[in-house]
Amino acid sequence: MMTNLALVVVDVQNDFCPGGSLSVKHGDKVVGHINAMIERFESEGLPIFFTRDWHPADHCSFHEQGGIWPPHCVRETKGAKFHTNLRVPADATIISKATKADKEAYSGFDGTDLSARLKALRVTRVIVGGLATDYCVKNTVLDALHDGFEVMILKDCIKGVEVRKGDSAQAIQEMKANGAVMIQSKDAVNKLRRRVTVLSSS
Ligand code: VGL
Ligand code: ZN
Repeated sequence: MMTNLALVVVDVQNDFCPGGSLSVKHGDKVVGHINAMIERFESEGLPIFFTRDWHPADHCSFHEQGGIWPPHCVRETKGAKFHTNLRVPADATIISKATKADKEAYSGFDGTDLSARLKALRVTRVIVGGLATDYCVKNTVLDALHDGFEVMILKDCIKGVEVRKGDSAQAIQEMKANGAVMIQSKDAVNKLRRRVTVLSSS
């Protein structure tokens, strides 16, 4: 019943957590809840995907190149590593994005094989959590919906950059308006444990 479900964990990397170069307020607070979800997916044998921002040192989004962000998630650096406490199973799939200097890619689907990989596994529904609500989570969710996946967002597993106050709230409205469903991770974990259909009916 659950076999068409996948978990997509977006950019839970050091640079987006407190102490990082593009830190999201309370970004690290999502880790515990996401780990619980990951454990549940592991128990069910369901596929788990981790996206990561994986920039070259001269990425176009960085200030020095005229971009809007401080340097962050430079590939192979500590800032680009997943948060130390994030549970990354050995058999999970890691999707690196925004890997080319001259192209920004907020969505995990942009310039990657994420959609093809999900479809190859016959996934039709994705559960999403991670950072940041107003950039990579938003764009990943909108692309997933556009590609025809049903999307559930873990409310307590997302945090925003909030360049402008209210950006996260607006992002959530936009994702919902496009068909995404919001759920608490605890409820999603319990439903999975009880093998109740998580989407559609919720
Ligand atoms: C992100 C800003 C710049 C994100 C990535 O992961 O949301 N935000 N690069
Ligand atoms: Zn970036």
